[in-house]
Amino acid sequence: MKTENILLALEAKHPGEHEYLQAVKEVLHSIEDVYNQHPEFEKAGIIERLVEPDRIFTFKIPWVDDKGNVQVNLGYRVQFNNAIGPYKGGLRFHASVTPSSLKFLGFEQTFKNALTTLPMGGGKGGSDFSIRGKSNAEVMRFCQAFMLELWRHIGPDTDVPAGDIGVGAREIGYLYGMYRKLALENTGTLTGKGLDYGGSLIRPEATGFGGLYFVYQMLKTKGIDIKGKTVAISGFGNVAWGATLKATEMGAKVVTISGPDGYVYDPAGISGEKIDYMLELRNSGEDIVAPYAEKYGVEFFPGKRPWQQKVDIALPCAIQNELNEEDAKTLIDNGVTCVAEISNMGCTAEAVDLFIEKKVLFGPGKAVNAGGVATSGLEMTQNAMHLNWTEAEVDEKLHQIMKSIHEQCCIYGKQPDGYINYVKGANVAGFMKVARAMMAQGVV
Ligand code: 2IT
Repeated sequence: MKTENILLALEAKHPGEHEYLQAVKEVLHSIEDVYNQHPEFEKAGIIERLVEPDRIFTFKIPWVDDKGNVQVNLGYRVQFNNAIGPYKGGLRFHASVTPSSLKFLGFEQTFKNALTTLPMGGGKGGSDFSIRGKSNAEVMRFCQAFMLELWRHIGPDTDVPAGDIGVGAREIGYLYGMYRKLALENTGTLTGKGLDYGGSLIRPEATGFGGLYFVYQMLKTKGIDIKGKTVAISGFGNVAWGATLKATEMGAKVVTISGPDGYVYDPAGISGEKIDYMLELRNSGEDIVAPYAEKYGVEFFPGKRPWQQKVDIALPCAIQNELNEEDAKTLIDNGVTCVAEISNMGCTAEAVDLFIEKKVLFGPGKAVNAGGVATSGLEMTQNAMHLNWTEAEVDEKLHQIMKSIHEQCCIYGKQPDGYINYVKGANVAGFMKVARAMMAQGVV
């Protein structure tokens, strides 16, 4: 078995890079059949070339904290694959950032971006810097020091970073300010920018909104209405916020959000000003959700994950591998209808296998959360055209893109019994586009 051999060689070459190997393994298993039907792919070494990033920049980021102490962090940009367009993908500032985690994210991004129908290659970057407990001035100095290295490697048609965990509107502003100064140009090389300097309407909401548009399509294949359904959401950052907003607007009831400290259960539903309060919580920089429980008099479960609640829909919106096999069992025992990853690789491989085995509607991150990067692509288009689209125009395009991603998943993922294996569908559709582009462009 060719793909199995490639995987073994990769494990030997990159021992201990668990997240990266997990992401590669899932894709290779999904594409095995189509790969065997295309001997020209094997001859051209498509998989061997696709699983390794084009290049990784690693740099040191020295900066001075408010007490005058020198701090040193590590920064990275993984330029994974630009066969179908400029490298595109977020920057993550989080203590868990390692080359392995960024390689997994860059690999996933390559397929995700291919699914969006827009011409974007895959990239990812970030730092082990954590914004937790940092002052605004410290965040600014860190962002400037980070960009002092990164700016050389990016550009509007080369590599276009955006936000991810720990990198929101504030950080993008500081990063972009320094980029603009160093590059002596203002062409919108970062996305997720503020509306006053080239940002796009709907970009902050896009990952969550797109996720719910995808969930809507998934439920539709079963004739299920989202109205009145209960939803468990993890996380409380930008992605969880957008997902809560749209789920509530669609008539569903979001009953949980979570943080590193535990989760809150709000049986009345998180709606109205409670959704606005999520932004306040995030901006406090403390990275805890317990204050929500105090403020609204609901139950807080310290150190626990929301998957223990009985819900119809589960939406991981925090970080990779945040839902494991045991959580999957609990959700299935409690009769869950649909699980969709809005975080990247939110579920462990064992959890994914179980959902598919039990024929639960399961949507993988690279399809479900692609609305974020797709709207970044729309921001790039607006910047290149030197104009701004209205909220309705951007939202309509986002809708169409999510519908198209869902269709692609159905084409490649529908099983003889009618069950849609979205993991296989997304992986094969994304792979075929990148593989065809690589084939056409020769061995480079
Ligand atoms: O994981 C992702 O798709 C993102 N963090 C968004 C990337 C982007 O370029 O908007």
